[in-house]
Amino acid sequence: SGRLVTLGEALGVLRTPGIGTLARLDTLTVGTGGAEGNVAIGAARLGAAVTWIGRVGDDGLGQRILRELRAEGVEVRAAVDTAATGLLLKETPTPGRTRVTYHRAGSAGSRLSPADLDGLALGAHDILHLTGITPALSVSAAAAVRHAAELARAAGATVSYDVNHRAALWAPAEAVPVHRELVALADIVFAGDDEARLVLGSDSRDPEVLARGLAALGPREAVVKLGEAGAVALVDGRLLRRDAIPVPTVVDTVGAGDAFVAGYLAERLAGAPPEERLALAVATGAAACLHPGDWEGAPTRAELCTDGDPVIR
Ligand code: KDG
Repeated sequence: SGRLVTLGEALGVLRTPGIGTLARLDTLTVGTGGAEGNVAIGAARLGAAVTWIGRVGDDGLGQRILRELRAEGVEVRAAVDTAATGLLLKETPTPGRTRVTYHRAGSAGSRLSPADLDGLALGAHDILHLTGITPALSVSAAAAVRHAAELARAAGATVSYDVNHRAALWAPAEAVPVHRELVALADIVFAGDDEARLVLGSDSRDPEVLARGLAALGPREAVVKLGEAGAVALVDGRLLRRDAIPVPTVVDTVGAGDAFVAGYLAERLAGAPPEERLALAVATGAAACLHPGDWEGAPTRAELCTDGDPVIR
């Protein structure tokens, strides 16, 4: 069976351990993040074979990123760059709300380029997972994303694209044409409902309309993530809906979308039908909300009870 291959920027994550901001708090907890690495770890925890490709700085945070990815069972193809590893600050102004600030301009991860894919062999059973964060980082990173999509298509591999629009990285006028181009190259697209509206230039509140709109751009599978309202997917023309799993106390939703994608793609690699992909996705997405880290809350299969429906243990 196939592998999940993904590329992007992994970051050091510094988060306030308590409620408040850096205006007053004086300690930070160190972790790592970055959407594609989060998906890689999430899928590896579910038993998928996963490869992550990226660049890190020649510094402690870069070493930590590689160590954590490898410790989670992800195969790492990383270059060590002279630029520093990028950083993300997470503050918690009020319980359950997270404020994210980037320090990543010119970072090692943003220097990803097509040459970083040299020698990458993809197979017809593999899934290449891309996100809309990477093309926002630099011209060379955007070229790497396009090159990866071309390699995957030439190999007959499945291309997955999570729109993951980051308003702090680029303006809609610049981002939307790139999102549309990459959605069109993808077999599977993931988008939040707000992201789907952005990409489609639509003001529809109907997730079915949004899923149909995304699918009309090219992908055979369009998955609209609705957070606490669950998800709607259009798979080969068939509409599926799945409620979210209620979470008693949301600690941090950052990373929940990545855990959702990891659940969906791991189940797809395992050959499960669309209903089961969506069921695992809402369970892994919910579990991720229980942890303040970006990926640490992603569950293993043993942590999910699967007596019919996956629920969080
Ligand atoms: O999806 C979670 C990511 O947003 C986080 O881990 C950091 O990759 C990141 C980003 O660019 O926001």
